[in-house]
Amino acid sequence: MLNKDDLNISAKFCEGVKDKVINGIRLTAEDGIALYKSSDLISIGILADYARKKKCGNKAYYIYNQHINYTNICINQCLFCAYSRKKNQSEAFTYSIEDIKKKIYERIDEPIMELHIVGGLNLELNFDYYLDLLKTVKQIRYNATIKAFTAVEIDHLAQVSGLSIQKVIKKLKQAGLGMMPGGGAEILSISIRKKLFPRKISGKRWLQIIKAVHKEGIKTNATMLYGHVETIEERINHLIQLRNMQDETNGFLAFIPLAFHSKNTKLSHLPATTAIDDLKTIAIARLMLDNFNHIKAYWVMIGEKLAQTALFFGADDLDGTIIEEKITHFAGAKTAKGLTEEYMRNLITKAGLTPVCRDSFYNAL
Ligand code: V47
Ligand code: SF4
Repeated sequence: MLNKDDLNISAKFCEGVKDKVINGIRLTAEDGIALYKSSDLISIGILADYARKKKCGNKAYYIYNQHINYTNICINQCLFCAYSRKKNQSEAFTYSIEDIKKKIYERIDEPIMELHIVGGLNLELNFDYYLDLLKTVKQIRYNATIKAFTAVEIDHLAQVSGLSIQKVIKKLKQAGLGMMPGGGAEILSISIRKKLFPRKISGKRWLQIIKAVHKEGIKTNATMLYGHVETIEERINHLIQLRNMQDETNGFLAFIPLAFHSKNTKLSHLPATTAIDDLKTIAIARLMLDNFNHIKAYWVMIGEKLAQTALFFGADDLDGTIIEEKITHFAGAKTAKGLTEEYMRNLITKAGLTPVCRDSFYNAL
């Protein structure tokens, strides 16, 4: 464990933030904004590394997982999304339950511990399709956790089925849902949601649904889509809303900052995020989210090498092996579509940490 005297940070750095972090005092919105405005990346990193070590010691996690995106047909048409299609477009697809079975059997010899399943809002799929999907996957992969559907899909399913949110969650849980990914949060700002994705559920609704999901005993993650038109203040406000929710429910497992990729989207004029912004965002998330145990550096979005570097900036998890990622690759990601377990372990070991292959709930395997 790093001794607090080893934190070689100037006393003037972001007035008082160092003392607060060392003494476990919660940072304010003003502290978060000051950190973003500081150009002293190394000091931010040292503090975030200190906070990470206090929570996770020498461990850095990864998971052996498989992504399945069951449809790209979506009525929401968010401006930042390169993945979705309208139903009559040539690249539109929807997997049948048989297609999904095939996808799982294609990799049946691999030690997959988590299936990450999300898709668009396709009006042609009824609630039974989702229940069949979960039951089918669970039957084949009974040892793995199904991490499926965002709060956006849960809201859609309540509308399609006419059931309450609670009932939808209960039925999905009975069919095999183990936990939920953190997508759909995007940025919890009324004006940005109106501008960039007016058809998607509001931030308030996203939080309401997440609260209901946590209440039913299902853990979720939380994300933040950054690097488009949002301000630093909106990012910090997003983090504080997540922190408040975590105080109430303790239902979030991990936070994942998602770096915006603009290619093939309606926002293609926007530049990519920079390495500095990616590292700062991970570090500031670690410092602001004092009640989250895990911060993921999602290698698909920021690249394997920067994700490895992020292990010194507050991240303790590199996500998974994946193999077939669609959402970011449709938006121009140049990263691999999957990594081997050996490769992931090597990234962590070379960063001087101990690689831990985990299940969805951060139990070491
Ligand atoms: O909600 C969509 C984002 C999310 C783009 O919980 C984009 O473990 C960047 O939530 N550029 C889906 N991002 C992915 C997601 C996720 C990924 C990995 C792990 C977990 C987890 C969750 O991807 C969407 C949206 O915020 N997204 N388009 C884009 N062009
Ligand atoms: Fe649909 Fe999700 Fe893409 Fe928005 S981000 S258009 S909800 S698939």
